Amino acid sequence: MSHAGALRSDVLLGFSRSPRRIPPRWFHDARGSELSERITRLPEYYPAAAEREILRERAAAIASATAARTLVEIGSGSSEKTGLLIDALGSPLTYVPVDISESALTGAAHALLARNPGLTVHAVLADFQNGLVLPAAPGPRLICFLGSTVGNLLPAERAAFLLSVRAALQPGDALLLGTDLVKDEATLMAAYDDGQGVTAAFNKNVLSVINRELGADFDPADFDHVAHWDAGRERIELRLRARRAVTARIPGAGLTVALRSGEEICTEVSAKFRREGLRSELAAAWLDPVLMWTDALDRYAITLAVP
Ligand code: AVJ
Repeated sequence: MSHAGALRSDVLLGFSRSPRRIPPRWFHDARGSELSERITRLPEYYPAAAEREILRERAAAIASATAARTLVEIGSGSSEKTGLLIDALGSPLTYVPVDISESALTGAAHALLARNPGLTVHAVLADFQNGLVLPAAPGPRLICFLGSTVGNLLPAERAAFLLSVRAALQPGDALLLGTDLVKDEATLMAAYDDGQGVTAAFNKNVLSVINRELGADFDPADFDHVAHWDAGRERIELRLRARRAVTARIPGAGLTVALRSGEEICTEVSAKFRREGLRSELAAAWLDPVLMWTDALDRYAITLAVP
């Protein structure tokens, strides 16, 4: 399905159910990718710092445990932290970034090639949720899924995704999974409702994407950014709350939506994990978590799992 076709069906499905929702993959146009980069540099957004800390300390251990000759990075974004793994793995190395943002892919590939002239880069423009089809590349292969992006999948999507990763792994290959951990509510909320309003701009950007791609007439100023901690499901939910009654036309989806004042659109869930839960989710996908590291403050985990 084309990009616009996929957005149209997501909008049709997501806006005709209650509560309304739009899947987070539409955050990632060029501006959305730039805003998510800025989020990773916010003082409140600890997951990025915690993940970087673990990678800095454990890159050598990851390299020797895997001896990977190919590094696949799913949802690669700007591939900033990947440099640590690339350096530790040494050469020869094939790097396979997989992302739905073309601007993020080309930017990352160029930056990494400039720093590592010996690197072979095979970029894949794809949505990892449509199944994982990887180019032929030398083994052992290490598939990285960092940034706690796995937490943006709903539980059933997560299970399907882990099974598709498992299916792509051959003996000797491994998965490196970054996951944010359950912690106190104040720390979590601050990370998703930062003082500079970068996360709010990121959240509202999805409306601009719908406006541009489907000719809709949402005014982002009609919405408030809301971060909500669902303590039962242990996940943060990002929502856009209508500040007044809003009627928006979405011609590209053949739809007019009427939102009540205060009505919310769910734009993203970000699950937080516990070690036991992680282990059992991996085991359910026939993956064996052989090593798990956390940062000094126990905020974030990186798990190495093998088939
Ligand atoms: C990097 C996509 C996992 O859920 O923490 C950050 C996205 N959304 N702030 C996350 C995000 C709002 C982020 N991921």
